[in-house]
Amino acid sequence: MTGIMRPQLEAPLTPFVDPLPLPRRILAGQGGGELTVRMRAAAHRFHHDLPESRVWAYEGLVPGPTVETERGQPVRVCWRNEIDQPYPVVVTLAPAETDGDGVPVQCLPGLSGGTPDPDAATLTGYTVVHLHGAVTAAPSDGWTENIFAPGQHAVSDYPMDQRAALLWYHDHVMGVTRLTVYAGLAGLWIIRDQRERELGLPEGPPFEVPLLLQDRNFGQAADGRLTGELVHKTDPGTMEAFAPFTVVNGKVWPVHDVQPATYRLRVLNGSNARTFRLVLLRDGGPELDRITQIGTDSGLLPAPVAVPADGLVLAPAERADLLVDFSDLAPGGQLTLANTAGAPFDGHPFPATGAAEAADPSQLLPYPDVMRFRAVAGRPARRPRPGRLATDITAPSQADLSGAVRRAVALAEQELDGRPNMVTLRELAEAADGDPQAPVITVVGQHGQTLARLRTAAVHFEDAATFFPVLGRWEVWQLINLTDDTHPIHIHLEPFHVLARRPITVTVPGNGIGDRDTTATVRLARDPGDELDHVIDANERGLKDTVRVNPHEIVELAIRFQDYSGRYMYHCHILEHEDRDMMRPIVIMPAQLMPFMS
Ligand SMILES: [Cu+2]
Repeated sequence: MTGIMRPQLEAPLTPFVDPLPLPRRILAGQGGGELTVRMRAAAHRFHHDLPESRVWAYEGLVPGPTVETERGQPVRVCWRNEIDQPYPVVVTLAPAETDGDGVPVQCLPGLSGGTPDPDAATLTGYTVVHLHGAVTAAPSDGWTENIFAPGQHAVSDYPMDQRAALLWYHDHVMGVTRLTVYAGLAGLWIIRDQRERELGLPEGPPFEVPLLLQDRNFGQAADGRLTGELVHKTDPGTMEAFAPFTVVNGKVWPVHDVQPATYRLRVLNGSNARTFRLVLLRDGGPELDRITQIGTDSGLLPAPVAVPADGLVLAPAERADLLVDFSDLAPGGQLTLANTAGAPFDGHPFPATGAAEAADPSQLLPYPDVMRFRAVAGRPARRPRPGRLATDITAPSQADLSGAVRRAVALAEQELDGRPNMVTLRELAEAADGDPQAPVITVVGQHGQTLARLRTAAVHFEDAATFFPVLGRWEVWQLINLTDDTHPIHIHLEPFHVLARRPITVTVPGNGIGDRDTTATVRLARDPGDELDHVIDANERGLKDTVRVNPHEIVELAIRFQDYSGRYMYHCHILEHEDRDMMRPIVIMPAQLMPFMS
């Protein structure tokens, strides 16, 4: 907050010197819908003053090329694995959370006394590609274990029979997704459709600008200079890597020249773990009124909305489609995009008015800068705020939901001695009456009455599937957060409606989070120490494929799998969590096959 003195770190790189790169575009239609995308070892310069970094990247580019497609025109991609160099990132677990001066090691470049992880160093480049947000048949979805080696390839069919949206493709290999994505394997994918064209939204340069946000860290030589070598660093208190340098489209703290016009920014948080809460600043003061949000993960919202008063929150994998008004800026005018979200993110509010002083190493946010917009001369072209946007979003009715299958999942973190914690998605089922000693999650109403006793039916990824949604039927999922952090939960294949956020009070006994069992009390009442408002933001009232589940909260969502059957995944999109072990299978079945299931 403003007024509190905090030790500040001096940035070892100069902000706003590199122009924002615009990723290479591949217009899928020009190739008749058939593309080849190669995964390659390459070199990439993340900042003007940094040496080149070794990366693994699609077409050798960070980010990979943006694939632009049309609704209704299928795309077939041959993903060719041509990685011919060892894993390019140094992975390390620092021995302590802070250095000798008390600065959190994750805010600093270099290894901070950690030794390079030998297992990561021997990775040779097994890959599997997932197109996040795509409605595809299961064989093209990038099942995490269906990996292919250098020299091999996979062909994926993307029907593109879905609404316009910003998707992204990235690696999804079991156990090492945090490492392969961090090494550079991520790119954007845009679907366009008639509705967006009716609205006359900007398409392509210069007025449509994709922004892929990530955080990265680099090695440090003995003389203090940054080496450019990518470093993935965790510490004994934090299993996620929160790197100090914000990278947009592959450059640290870039600057983008804008004409006096309305721009369409397509924003994706492609970080491993860091949540952004974005505020646009002019002379240190917030100017959020310039931003109108028109779309979310799965495309257009029903109507334009303002961003939340504290700023636009994007957890890993969340997207926002924004119209930003720069039309009044005189040449030389500047707006800075800043991040006020501490890490690990827990939903904690932070006023936009304090954004200029958001730097806080103790929150693993040493440098809030994201990027800068700098006005250049041009003919003013302000776009009126559109009225109605999406015409195809129908929320499920009460009748739909009263007959829906209901599922519950507990998000739980298990503390482990001498090893990083284990975070899991615990699929719950009704416990048999009887044994009062049985390990269960007891759900208690406002007046103390027991509403449900839930046993843990599955925990780890390799446990047998317990979720078998029936094609075409509505389901209501409850995601119950037993942890102290926000988790962005992503469901493959089908977007969903966020129905509710409910405040809860969670009590977990000392050994409540076992390897297989869970004992906890979840009271449907606000925790007295809870500062979160647990509202559904206006920008979440569209179709989402990733939803933030905050501490002290149950998120309720409605989902209906409509087109494809088969085995898919859902998981936390904090990649360090997904890898250890916050991911589970779901098997979508046609109703007519259900009687034959054992
Ligand atoms: Cu998580």
